[in-house]
This record gives sequence, C-alpha cells and structure tokens, in this order.
Amino acid sequence: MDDPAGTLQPLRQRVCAARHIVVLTGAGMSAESGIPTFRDALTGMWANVDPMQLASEAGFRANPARVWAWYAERRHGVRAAQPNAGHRALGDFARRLPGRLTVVTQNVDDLHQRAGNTDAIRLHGDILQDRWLDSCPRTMRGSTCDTAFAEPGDPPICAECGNRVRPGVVWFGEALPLDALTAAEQAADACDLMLVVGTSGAVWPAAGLAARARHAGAHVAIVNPEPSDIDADAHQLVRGTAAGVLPPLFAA
Ligand code: BJW
Repeated sequence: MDDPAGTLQPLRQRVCAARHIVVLTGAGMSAESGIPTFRDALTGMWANVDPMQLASEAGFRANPARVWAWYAERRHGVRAAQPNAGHRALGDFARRLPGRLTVVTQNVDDLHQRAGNTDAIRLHGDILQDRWLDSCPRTMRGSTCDTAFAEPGDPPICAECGNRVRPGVVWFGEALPLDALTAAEQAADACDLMLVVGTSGAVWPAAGLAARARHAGAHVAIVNPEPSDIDADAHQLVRGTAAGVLPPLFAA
C-alpha cells in the first residue's frame, strides 16, 4: 500500500506531530519476512497443534525433544529471514529522529534489532538465546550448571545434574521479564500515539497495552489486515499489512 488515495494522510500527520510514539508489534510484523504467525487460520504455526504442547513448561517437560526440534526449526527460519520494509521504516525513523519512537515487541525474532531498533523492548524473550530449565540445583554446593551436552536432537543437559537447556522465550503461565514489562507500561503511559501492528491481541498482558495507552490519553491505531481481539481499544483501524502501511507512515 503506497497510499495513492491519501487515506493514511491523517495518521501520517499524527506520526509527524507526535512527541513520543510507541509501536507495539506481534507476529504479523514479521509475516512478510517469511516467519509464520501463530494463529492465522491456514498459515499459522498453531493451525494444527495445541499451543500448550509447544509453548509451555509442562509441554517441554513432557516432550523435550519435540519442543526442542520445533524451536530449532524456527531458529533456522529466523536466522534466514531479513527485516521487511515495515521493520526498515521503523529502524530508519529511529535513526533519523532519536528518542521519538519506542518499539515494544512480542516477537522473539531479532528483525527489529537488525533493522536498527536496537533498543526494542522484548516482552516474550529471544528465540536465539537459551537458558537453564530449572534454577541451578548445584549452586548450594558451590558450582553451577555450566557444561551442556546433548544426544542428537535432544536439548543440551548439564553433564553433572541433568538440568536441561530450554529456549529463552516466555511460555504460557510464565511471568514476562519485569524490566521489559515495566518499560513497556511506562512507554504506553507516556506516549501520545500508539500503533499496534500485526497482533491478534489474544495474549496478555501485552494485549492490555493498547487500552492502557488510550486511557492515558494517546491516540491508538491498529494496523492489521484482519480484525483483532483489541479493535475496540483503538480510535482507528487501518486494514493493511506491516510492510505496506508502515513505510508511507514513517517516510522522511
Ligand atoms: C499481519 C500480517 C501482516 C498477518 N501485517 N499484520 C488475562 C486474561 C486472560 C488470560 C491471561 C490474562 N493474563 C495472563 C493470561 C494467561 C496468558 C494468556 O494471555 N492467555 C491467552 C491465550 C488467553 N498469558 C500468559 O500466560 C503470560 N504470562 C503471564 O501472564 O504470567 C503471569 C505470571 C505472573 C507472575 C508469575 C507467573 C506468571 C505469558 C504469555 C507468553 C506468550 N508466549 C508466546 C510464545 C512465545 C515463545 C515462542 O515464540 O514460541 O508468545 S504465545 C504467542 O502469542 C507468542 C506471541 O508473542 C503471542 C502473541 O501472538 P501474536 O503476535 O499476536 O500473533 P498471532 O498469530 O496471534 O496474530 C498475528 C496477527 O498478525 C493476526 O492478527 C494477523 O491478522 C496479523 N497479520 N499478517 C500485519 N503482513
């Protein structure tokens, strides 16, 4: 969408006039980079699987090899992907006008960072990082889990105590990183414009940030080709894709 009819013009004027903009992104932000969303009916990663089997601690403990393999495949996809025109528009804007834009993302890929939003707030972790599954059971004895090995296809484990390595993402039922959530809430409270891009608004507490920003006085616009669960929290709905809508909105 390069907006020949000028339908984006009023929102572009808000972008130009805003003192501080928050862009809250979800999986749709990276869809045009070739990374599948979760809940889209035909193409989403969860179209045919139970999310709790793949994105919960219980699911990992029940079948670590299956979950590890799913994440390994996704990591491969993330490394192979490139930021799309939407990511680049936000990165260019931040470089041009430092301090005017905060990107808050639910995405676990690194495409915002690679596009130039190096300080993007990550609510749901980082798929390219690992961490130990359990708090280290060896700490009391003065050492820590630090030696990992793995059978092919299995997640690495501590050679001494069997503690497993897991992906560094936030699964259902787990707390979001407190520093990231606090920073996102503060940004939502302080911004005068929030754009919500490519999220179904199905997952909390991220989904609550739009209503929070609106309550604090911001203009809220949702960019999504489809309806989302939080459309009622927005002043404005823009039916388009991230790579189509963001470049004309954030152009120099
Ligand atoms: C395009 C496009 C294009 C397509 N351009 N757009 C309050 C009420 C009810 C439930 C809860 C609540 N508070 C907490 C809960 C429970 C739960 C929750 O929200 N459940 C709901 C499902 C009901 N939340 C949690 O468990 C959270 N933890 C928590 O609250 O802990 C409390 C606690 C406190 C203290 C101690 C302990 C606990 C954690 C949530 C973690 C979410 N994790 C996942 C997986 C991450 C790892 C991984 O990647 O594998 O995060 S789930 C998954 O959903 C992923 C995403 O970040 C997240 C959101 O999905 P997203 O981004 O919206 O994607 P989709 O697929 O849903 O939507 C894509 C959209 O893009 C669609 O709308 C398309 O139309 C659009 N689109 N192409 C623009 N080109």
